[in-house]
This record gives sequence, structure tokens and C-alpha cells, in this order.
Amino acid sequence: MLEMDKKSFKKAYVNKFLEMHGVELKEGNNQQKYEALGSLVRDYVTRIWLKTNKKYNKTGEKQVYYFSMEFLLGRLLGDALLNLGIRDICREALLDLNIKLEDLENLEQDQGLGNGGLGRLAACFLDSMASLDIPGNGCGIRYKYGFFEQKIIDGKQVEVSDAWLKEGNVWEKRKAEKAEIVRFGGEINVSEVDGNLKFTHVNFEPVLAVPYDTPIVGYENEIANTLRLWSAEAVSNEFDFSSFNRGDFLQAIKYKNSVESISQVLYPEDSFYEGKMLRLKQQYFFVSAGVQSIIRHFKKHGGNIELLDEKVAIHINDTHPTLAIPELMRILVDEENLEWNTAWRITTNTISYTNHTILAEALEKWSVDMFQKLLPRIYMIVQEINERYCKELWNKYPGNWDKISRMSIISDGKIKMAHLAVVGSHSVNGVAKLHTEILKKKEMSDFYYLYPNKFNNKTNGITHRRWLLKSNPELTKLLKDTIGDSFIRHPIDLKSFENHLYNEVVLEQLGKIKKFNKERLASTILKNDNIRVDPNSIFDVQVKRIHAYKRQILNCLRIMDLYNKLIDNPNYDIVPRTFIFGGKAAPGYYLAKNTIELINCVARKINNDSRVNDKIKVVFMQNYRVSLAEQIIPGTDVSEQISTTTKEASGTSNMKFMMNGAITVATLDGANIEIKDEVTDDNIVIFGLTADEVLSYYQNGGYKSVDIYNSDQRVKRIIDDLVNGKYHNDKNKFKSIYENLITYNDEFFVLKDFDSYLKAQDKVDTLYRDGNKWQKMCGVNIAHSGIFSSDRTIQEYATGIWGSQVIYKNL
Ligand code: 26V
Repeated sequence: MLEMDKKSFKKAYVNKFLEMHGVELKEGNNQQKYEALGSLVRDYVTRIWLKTNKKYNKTGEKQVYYFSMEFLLGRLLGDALLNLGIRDICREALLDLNIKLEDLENLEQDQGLGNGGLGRLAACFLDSMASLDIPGNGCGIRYKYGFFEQKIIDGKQVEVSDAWLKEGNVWEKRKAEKAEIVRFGGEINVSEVDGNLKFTHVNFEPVLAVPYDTPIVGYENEIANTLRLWSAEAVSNEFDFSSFNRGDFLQAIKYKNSVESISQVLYPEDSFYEGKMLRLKQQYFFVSAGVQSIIRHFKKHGGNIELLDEKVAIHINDTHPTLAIPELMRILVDEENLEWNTAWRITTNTISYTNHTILAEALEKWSVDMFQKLLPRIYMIVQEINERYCKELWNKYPGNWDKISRMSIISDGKIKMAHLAVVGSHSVNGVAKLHTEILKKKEMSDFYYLYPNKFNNKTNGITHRRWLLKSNPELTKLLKDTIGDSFIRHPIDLKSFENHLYNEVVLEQLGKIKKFNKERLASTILKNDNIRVDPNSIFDVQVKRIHAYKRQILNCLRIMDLYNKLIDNPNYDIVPRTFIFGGKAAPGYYLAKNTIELINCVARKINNDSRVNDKIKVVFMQNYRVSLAEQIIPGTDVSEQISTTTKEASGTSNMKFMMNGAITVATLDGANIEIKDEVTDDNIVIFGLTADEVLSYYQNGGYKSVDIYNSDQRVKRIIDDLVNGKYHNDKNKFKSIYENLITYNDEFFVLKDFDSYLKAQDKVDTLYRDGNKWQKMCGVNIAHSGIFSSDRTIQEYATGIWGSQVIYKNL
């Protein structure tokens, strides 16, 4: 914890402001005040950062490098203050100066360099590694434009580019002296030197990878780890261009633009793979720069390259950074002159891989032609890896060509990245128990059979520092007052909160805190989305990427049904509910965009119908992102986790909601199952098909959605309402949704689960009426959320995969 008192903080801040802006504090605007605060806090962090790096260099501890195309950090100021242990002092010091800390914190642009769960998980992991004293570094891309900003105009999603760097970024430090060169295209000359083959890369296009480092502050432990994001630049004139002919001036401009496009923008898709060249360039760009800089650092500090795997662990977040495998092989074989087998042992021992999805359409398969042209040497290495591996397969399954070609890394003119990732790493993990079982038994069963010891589960987690301490200070205070503060370092200790749930005063407090957070959320909704909602109603929330498998459509259909019921029977007795949605659709994903429009049309109709709008309201909150999630989640009563069973690898918002005392309505999918096991059936509302039922339908058929349409009057009516002009003048507006559900037989079992979902919602209504019982359920959820802290997850990775020394000081 930083030694600091209010007085000295105030003084330092006033001075900092003057120094930075050349005017006195009282003359400055809020943006300037934010910048001065950010800069001051950054100075504090820098001291810790230097100290940490010195310590790591001295002790030579094993370093973990978490490679990810995405890091969804959100805002950093509040987190840094919290982890430094000075947020309260800072708040009070600023108040003395008539400044509200939260007003300044809210001016920070979200660092939105990720699509959703996978990127946010990477951010939670960085926080946990730093807080657990694990030497853990992030490695990724410094996209100039992050995930697009979403505006809802006329009920439709409109994408606006996210120029998050336009006001500068106080947290990053450009390290020009640590730049690396990444080579694209060209040819490989093969020659023989002293009886060994030598591979020389010529005529390539060089790209300068410049790192920008951001400190990741651990919780009150004097540690700041590093997130290194690479930016692509044209190489300067000093570069030896003998093997790279730039040609004329126009050529040079073209080169510059093409280079800069590499780190220009985050791809906003997270479920449909398209074999775009630029994306492959992005992948190799950051992976090559990252691996090169690791080796350079390692050697500079006297490391013996043959022992690399004892000192370095590289983790690849999904298949996107899989090229780390052939890139490390390239460096070890071509540059360090190691034998292939030695290099392979080191590489596989160094690298580990997490799978985050079983959706077939998200699997990365690069075309050989494009890959070979862009990365000629890497292609040769992948070929060599594949040949040796296929020989192994042949020895194990002689004559079984079917199996061998199915398992091959290269087949049908494609390179299968998941296969390369499994073959080239020592550990493959799924992100929740069910997901790992599906990987082992179905999706990757051939590989599991071949390498049973590589496969393991690491159920996801979330950092309770951001998602409880920072985003819900009121609940944190109640917890501290009732169970003490040991849960801050040992989140599992939240369990003892359960012993206090017989105490009516505690339950009442829980209710008050929820109400307070709902009021805050209601005012955000009014401000951002111009809809007035009642904090006394149930806040029923589904916020996440818009995707067919996540089934926002199921949620919307039950609202349409409820609307019908309320119109048919004005005395229909329900607890008033506010339905809140949020989430972005990939710009090219028609069905997802159509779903947003449907929700908005249903919202408009219902919110303007005075017959029902004291009972139900519907809101689509625009531009869902980390900082908005921090406001929504504490103000939620009901958390909708309703994906088609087997499709959601884990989910992580489910964990954030339970930690903030929401009741989950869930299918038995992903981590929902583990949440249910923790809180028991009495404290969660489960519905829908089981995994076995879903898998059996997919395998054997037997489901006909139209039968449900024909036999269930409620279903017939709402499905017809999609296309009869009730929600939009243009009757064809929601035809794609209609067709998905009826004509194309409802791939995600929306109608199949409909009845059971409605019953689940009726149960919620009943439970909510008994205030004490409801609060108790919320309390049980909070008490059992500790196991879903990413500290637990990271300890499992550290001891089970990375071989890091976990220092138990903090545990
Ligand atoms: C996939 C693709 C496919 C190709 C185009 C670009 C792109 C970008 C990102 C992704 C990642 C998809 C996988 C993903 O986000 N999975 C989510 O991971 C979460 C953390 O483990 C997990 O909680 C979610 O259930 C899972 O959907």
C-alpha cells in the first residue's frame, strides 16, 4: 500500500496540475483535471513498476507471457487507485478541492481493445497475476481504433469508429528502443553451410513493431506487471534495405499505408471466421514481435536458450496467437541453430493453449496459398511440424488415412490452427467443466485420445477487485462490516457471509444497497437512452454480444408473450419488470442486427402503451462496454444466462452478476452449471434442454420447431406478430428471425425451450414477492461467488500449467 495521506496527495495534485497545464487548478476544466490526476497516479505507479522490473531481473523468476489478440481493459484510473490503496484518500483530497473523483474517472475513455468475453478474461487475468505476485506479462496489439462505438438510431445499430487515443493515453509508455522487425512476404533461399541447411529470407517487406507498455498494478503489493501492445510502423531509412527494394516514392507511400493498417483496427467479429489476409498479418505481427522480444530479453539476462522453458511460459488465448509455435521454432532453429528435436521440446514445453469456443464457424483455417505467400518461412516450418506429426499418427494408426487426414494440421489446402495449437503445446484447456468435457469427448476427441495428459479444465473467473470492490463499494462495505475484510485477499472467505443471512438487518441492508444501485442505473438509463424506468420494478438484464446462440430472441419473445397476456387480461398479476438489454452485433451479422431492431421495436411499442407500461418497460442500452457493465451489474436483480446448452463455453458475466447479488435464470450451459453446483438449485432458476438432449437432437434429429408453432397458441401468436406488422410497418422487417425459427427449424432451440423459460420466469415472479427470501437468495449468491474470482483461476493456471512459483503471501 502506498504511504500517502490526504494532505500530501492534495499538494502533489495541485502541483501536478500547475506543472502540466500552466494554469491554476481553479481555472482548469475537467478534462485537464482528469489528465493531471492520471499523470500523478501514473507517476506513483511508475516507481512501483521500476521496482518490480528490477526485482524480476534480480530473482530471475519464471515469466509468463499471455498472448492475446484482445485485451478489454476498460478504464484504468479507478482500478489503479484501488489497487494502490489510495482511492479513498484521493476521493477525499479531491472533495476538499471541490472535485468529485467519479466525475474525473468517467472522463477516461474505455480501453476497448476486445470484442467480449475473451478479451475481458485477458484483462481480469492480468489483474490477478499482478495481485498474486506472479510475473505475468500481456502481449497484444495496440489497435489505433478499438471496438466500435454503438449508437442506436431509429432502433438500429450504427457503428462509429472508436478513436480512443484522440485525447492521449496517460497509461502507456512508448519504448522505441525495444522495437522489433517483423518480416512479411519475400522468398526463402536455402543453402548448405557446414553440412547444415541454412534458410535466408530475402525480398521481404519489413515492418517495425514498436511496443507501448502499460503497467498493471497489483492489489496493495508493490507489484506492477507489464502489458506490452505492439504498434506497426514503417521502418526508418536506417534499416538495411538491400534485401527490400522500396522502389519509388509512391511505392514508399503505399508501403507506409499498408504497414500502418496492421495495427489500425480491431476486427469486430468474434464468432465468424473469415480468412482475411490483414487478420493473418495482425496475428503474425504481434506474435513475432512478442516472441522476438522475449528471446532478446532472456538472452540479455544471461539465459541459456536450451533452458528457455524453465524460465518462460507462453500462453495463447484461443488460436489467434498460434503462430507463436512456428515462430519460436524459427528462432530456435534458424537463429539459435538448435537441432529440430531440441527446439521442438523447448517449444512445446513453453507453450500452452486455451480453447474458448466450440462453434465450428469460429474455427480458424488459413488457406495454404495465402499463408505461404505472406509467411514463407513459417509455412515451411508448419509443413515440417505436420510431416513429423503425421508420421507419428501413421505409427499409431497405420493405414487409417481417414483419421490421419482428419487430424492433420494441413489438409484440403487449409492450415487448421486448432490442430497446430494442440500439437505444439503441452497443455490444452477448456474454460468450464462442461466445455472441457465437450472438447475431450466430442470436438477434440481424436486429440484427447492421442494426448490425454495435455487436456485439462480451468474454469474462468473474474477479478473481484474491479467487479465488486470497485464497482459496488456499498456492497463491499456491508461485507466488510459483517464478515471482516479477509475476503479481499481470499475471496473464498465470502462464504462466511452465508452465516449472516438469517439476520434481518443484513437482508434489509442488502435490499437497500440493491435499490441504491438500481436508482443509479435508472438515472444512467434516463440520461443515455432517454427512458424512465421504475427502480421498484424487477431489473431483468441480458447484456452480452448479440448472437443467435445467446438467444436474445428467446428473451424478446417472452416479453412479446407477456405483453399479449397483459393486454388480454388487464388484471394479470405480475411484479412490475424492467427488461434491460445491451450488447453489440458484429457489423456484418444480419440476424444479430435484426435482433437489436426487434428489441427496440418491441420496446417502443410497449413503452408507449399506457395499458401496460406501469407494469413492464423495455430498454436497449446503447454502447455496452466495460465501464457501462460496471454500472449495470450492481443494479441487476435477474441475470439472464440463456444460451443454447453446449454453446456458451463458460460465460463470465454470469459470475459478475452473482457476485453482485443477482439471481440467475440459466440453462445448464458453461459455467452456469458450476454456479448452480455452488449455490444449489434453491438459489438459481434453471430451465431448458440438457446438454445430452441438445447433443442428441443435433446428432439424431427429431426436433421440428413448426410442431411447437402449431400446437402452442402462445407461440403461434408471437411468431405471427413478427410478420404481421404489429411491431413494424414493414412486415418483412423481422422475416429473417421468423425464417430462422420456423423455416430453418430453429437451430438454437428457442421454441423448444420457450415453455420451460416462461415457467422459470413465473418462478422468478413468485420468489421476488417474498422479499426476505429473495434477499437471502441474493446473499447466498454473493457468499458463493468467491470461487469465481480469477485469483482462483490464475492460481490453477500458475500451478497446473505454467509452473510459476506461486507465492502464498497473498492467499
Ligand atoms: C473468435 C474469432 C473468430 C474469427 C474472427 C475473429 C474472432 C475473434 C474472437 C474470437 C473469439 C471467440 C471466442 C470467445 O470469445 N469465446 C468466449 O470466451 C469467453 C472467455 O473464455 C467465454 O466466457 C465465452 O463463453 C466464450 O464465448
